[in-house]
Amino acid sequence: MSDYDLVIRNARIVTEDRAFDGAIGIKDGKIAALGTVEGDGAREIDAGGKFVLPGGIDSHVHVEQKSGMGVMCADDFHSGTVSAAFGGTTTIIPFAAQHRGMSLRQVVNDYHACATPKAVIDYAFHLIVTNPSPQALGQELPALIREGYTSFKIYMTYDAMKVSDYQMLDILALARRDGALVMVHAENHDMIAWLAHHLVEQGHVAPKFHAIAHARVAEAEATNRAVSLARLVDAPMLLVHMSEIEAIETVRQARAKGLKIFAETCPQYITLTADDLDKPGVEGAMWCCSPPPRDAAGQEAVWAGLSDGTFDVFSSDHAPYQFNAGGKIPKGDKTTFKEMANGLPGVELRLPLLFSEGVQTGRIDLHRFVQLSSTNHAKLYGLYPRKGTIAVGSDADLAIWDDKKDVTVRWADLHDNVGYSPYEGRRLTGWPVTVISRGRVVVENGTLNAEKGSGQFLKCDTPDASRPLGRATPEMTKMAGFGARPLF
Ligand code: DUC
Ligand code: ZN
Ligand code: ZN
Repeated sequence: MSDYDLVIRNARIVTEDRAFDGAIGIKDGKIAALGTVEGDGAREIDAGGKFVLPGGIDSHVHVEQKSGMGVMCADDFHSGTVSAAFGGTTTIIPFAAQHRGMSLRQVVNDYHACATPKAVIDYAFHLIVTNPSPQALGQELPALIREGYTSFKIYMTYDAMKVSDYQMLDILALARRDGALVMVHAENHDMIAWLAHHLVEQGHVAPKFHAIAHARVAEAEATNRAVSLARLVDAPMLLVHMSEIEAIETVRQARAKGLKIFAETCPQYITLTADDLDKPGVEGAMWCCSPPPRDAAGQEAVWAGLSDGTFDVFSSDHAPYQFNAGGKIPKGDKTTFKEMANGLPGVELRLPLLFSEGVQTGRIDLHRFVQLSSTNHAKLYGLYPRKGTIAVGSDADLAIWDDKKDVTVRWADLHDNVGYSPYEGRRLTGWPVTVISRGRVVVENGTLNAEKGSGQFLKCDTPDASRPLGRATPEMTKMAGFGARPLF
């Protein structure tokens, strides 16, 4: 009888604040020994000196969700979680999305019915709240928070989704009282609607005009307003998918004032620009997301925020739509930018993109990579220390990274159901070659080994907004001008 189910030896173990060479002993899905591991494992893996990092947590993904315009995501809980696992992610937090007229309880039940038989890695749920009725605010939300759904997203734009400032205050006040976290899509609805109307009226319907209608100032204004609303009721808030220079500065200043404002950004804002939407016909729809990719200066502002600690989490905002009439372009080549489905796939490439573009270039170091990709997600959403770290007692969710492996992105090699990748042809260095979820080796040698339905639902604790999140150390901040110290 072996001492452990699995032992990983010869590993360079990196957490948000430690880096050491050693071994990891795993029993019953948990880390049971760390550092020097005496005894043997029923299975032993020699990591060959490669980095072993906490499995990624992607806290912003859309799976089996209908958009506000009624378009179904291309990924279900099987393809979505398989794709996540191949990209080094061992936990996802998708949305259980309320559309107006639905009860939140029914929505949650429906998403569980989708996820339970299909997920191959663990998952929690955020709620999307579009109808903060007295019933939702008075009964459903307080009960759901107690049951482990402790974060909810609200929209300041989209006709079918947006809530008013008054409703935002109601939701924020409830979140403050019950210890939940409100996630905000911050774009000024009327600015976008007005610009879009006039662009279309003048015949400017191509995908590139999406990036013009979703003007930078629309994100800057809404971010400033959202932060002011949070300030009024002293509630914590997370700004999702941030892309814009002034908005990022607003977060920095709010933090300096002591406000509990948290921030997320995504791969598209460090790797793409609005020029990617400027393609013949409707092809640019493949790069259409909201907020849109900006420009080189915007990318540098996002990198500075990732490096200096302004951003807490780096999520994919995986919003997968195929490039056809059932997805991105409902009217085929007659689709105007107003009608295109908004969103990009990214759950599989989130971590390889950040590793290659961030760690390998020295913009961030590996500790910061671990915070942004895993640990801070667990802390923010009430999953820490079960998830998000490598420690005795934590779930054995791990990724073994080969930092020398060169990969040229081909959608055909990915595992989502989208049919294209916005990153096709990009060369990346560094890849999660072996992925372990609760002690199960789910990805190895490019092969999946996980049963449908083997992922488990995770109840989130109420996030403690006063818990110190991993932020850039003073040393990291000093190098905000890039050029991280080598880890070893
Ligand atoms: N917001 C998201 O979070 N994802 C896709 C599109 C959007 O508007
Ligand atoms: Zn959004
Ligand atoms: Zn999203």
